[in-house]
Amino acid sequence: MNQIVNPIAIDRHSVRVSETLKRADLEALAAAEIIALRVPNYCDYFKRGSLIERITSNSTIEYYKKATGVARIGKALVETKSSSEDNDLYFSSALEQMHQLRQICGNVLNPFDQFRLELDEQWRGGAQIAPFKRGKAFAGLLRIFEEGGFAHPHQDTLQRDAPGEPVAAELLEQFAMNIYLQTSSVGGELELWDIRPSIEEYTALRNSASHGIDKDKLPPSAALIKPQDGDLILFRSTNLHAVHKVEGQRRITWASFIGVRSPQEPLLLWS
Ligand SMILES: O=C(O)CCC(=O)C(=O)O
Repeated sequence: MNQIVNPIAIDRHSVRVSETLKRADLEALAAAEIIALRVPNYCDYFKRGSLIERITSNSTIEYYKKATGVARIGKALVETKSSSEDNDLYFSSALEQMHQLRQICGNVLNPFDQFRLELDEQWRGGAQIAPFKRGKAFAGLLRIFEEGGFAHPHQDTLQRDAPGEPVAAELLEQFAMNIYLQTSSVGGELELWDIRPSIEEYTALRNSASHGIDKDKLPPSAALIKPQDGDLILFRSTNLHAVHKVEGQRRITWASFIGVRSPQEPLLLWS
């Protein structure tokens, strides 16, 4: 008997490659029909060249507290969880930081602003900077993995990272988006698991001495992506994910989280 092949069969572990950012692909990612979405050359060669020079000479680079060899320009909400002072600073400086990142780009359109516009155009309910209870979020940080930098398998969810934030309870899904301005010649792969632990399961798995989970506690992953210069990649940050050790040269990305509610409601952006 012939095998019946379903023409619209879903491969949950596939990385969909698309020429542009499209609503149907965002919906497929939200519905877990694909594991990730990749738009090659989202930020072109000439734009990348001028941005990298300006970024690496910027003096406001700070290191993440819990990750090894990973720095950022712009603040990360998750890092303000246990300090009200840091949380105050995150909100009081949010708009100024976005302005500063725009200034770093000079007369080149900030690739994150381009992404925000296209996301707003594509998603039925539009997209906006998250209006959190303490004020507008900061969105679109620059993340720099130095040589030797890496990220253990981990999960990012607003519910755990900002437990007092009411809108967290409305989110059905959370994406991570990265625009890769410069990738490392060796390593720096993005590894994705088809595992979405609950807050309790995650706490049980987590290594309290690091920012994530030891890989030997996990089953094999679902996808390993070697990002290319200029790529835009989106995945569900509620799934466990890791970044392999970066070697050769710094790996620089523009990064944000995206909170997903219903298709009729705006997507919410923050970093
Ligand atoms: O840089 C990457 O490829 C992914 C980084 C990451 O862990 C995230 O965006 O949540």
